[in-house]
Amino acid sequence: MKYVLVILLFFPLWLNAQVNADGSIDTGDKFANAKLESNESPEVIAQRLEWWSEARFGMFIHWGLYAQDGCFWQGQDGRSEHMMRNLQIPIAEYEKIADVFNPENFNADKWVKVAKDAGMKYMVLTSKHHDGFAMFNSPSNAYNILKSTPWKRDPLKELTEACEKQGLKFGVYYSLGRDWHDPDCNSVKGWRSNIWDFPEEDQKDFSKYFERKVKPQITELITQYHPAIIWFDTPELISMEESRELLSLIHKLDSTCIVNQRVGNKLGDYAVREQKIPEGGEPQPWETCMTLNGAWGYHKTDDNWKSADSLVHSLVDIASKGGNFLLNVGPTGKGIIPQTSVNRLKEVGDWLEVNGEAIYGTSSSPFGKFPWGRCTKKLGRKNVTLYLSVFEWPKNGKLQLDFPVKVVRACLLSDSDKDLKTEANQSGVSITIPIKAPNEIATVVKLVVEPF
Ligand code: JFZ
Repeated sequence: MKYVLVILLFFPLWLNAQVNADGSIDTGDKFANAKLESNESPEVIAQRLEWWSEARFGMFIHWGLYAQDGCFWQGQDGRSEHMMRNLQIPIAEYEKIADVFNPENFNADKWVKVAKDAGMKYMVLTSKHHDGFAMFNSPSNAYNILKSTPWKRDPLKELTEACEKQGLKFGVYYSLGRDWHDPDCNSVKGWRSNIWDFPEEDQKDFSKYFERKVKPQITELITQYHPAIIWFDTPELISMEESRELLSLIHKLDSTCIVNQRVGNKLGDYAVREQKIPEGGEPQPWETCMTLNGAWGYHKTDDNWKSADSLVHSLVDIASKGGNFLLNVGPTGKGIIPQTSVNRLKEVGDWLEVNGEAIYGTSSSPFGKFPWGRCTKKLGRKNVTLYLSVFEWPKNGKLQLDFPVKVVRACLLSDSDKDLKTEANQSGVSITIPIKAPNEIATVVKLVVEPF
């Protein structure tokens, strides 16, 4: 009975993550919850992260061959961007998708504009996912979008230029310890490697794959596109030595390039939380990445879209805990970001247009959660500004902050010319607010207070 319950409990996770014997989830990152231990000083890292920490909100893009028929292959549902492994598609068959991959509607300026209109400040694109296919010009490896597709264009180059033009930072995702196209890329017990084409797991040598593919491609990515971030995924079996070597290779080419924790072995500049927001945030710089619907890559029958409400609340919640929000879209095989994604993102953008001051450049709340919402703060030269994002609008026309602050000024971000009345009381301060919520999703009360 107990056994059955345990299986049921973990079944939803089965699709994308394997359960270890001790009940923990195998995410390909055995140090996923560890404190990072870079040998650079926190000051050096903070400096590298300066723009990123202010940006708060970015777009993740999962785009690759799996998108061609919306994660379906020969009529079978491949379930996600893991389609190749989920359906055990032989390399020779999977490569045939490249022969027809022709995203004629791709328009880099349009993609970047979708991100910009959502209020996003950076973008991270899958340059190579687990299937091993490079979505960029890779002279070191012919399995790439320029050499192997009829399209013959370089989306990384075009997106880099479009981001530059429209003022966004551009970063790349790179699947580090999973590559189903390389015969030497192994994983714990073969759970995550290509054992249908290359069954001899014992004979695989990660270091060969690392030398042959990873190092040349990372060098190409930096020298050709100068990405602001390299977002590694699934470190798997990478050794401490290799993680270090990779970092020093990156920093030698560009010391400003930000690297996330999945470079492996407790290294990297910031922690990553996937699909969830940590209760109390993190003591170190961190980012939550999240899908808009179910899968990361475009899945044609996946209609499980998150509401604009929940997206805004997640963004505010994350900012109130000092984190970043990397929100994913999965463009189609034709190169189009699904319209529902565009619509949802626009709603978030409209909210940020009015309330962005409560998010960009802010830091975590000194208070934690409130029953009515969340708080972010900004330190001024003379005063402190608190941004109270109210999700549950009080019905009595009063917002109570149970903290003894001396108010300099209060207003709504959506109506900043008009002062709100405030009154100090025993437990803190009471702010007189309109009876009806000015914004159903979240209304921000800006409270300028004396330093406390
Ligand atoms: C990985 C990929 O397998 C997935 O396709 C996607 O690219 C995502 C961003 O990253 O999947 C993971 C990695 C880590 C966890 C779960 C899935 N985790 O930490 O729970």
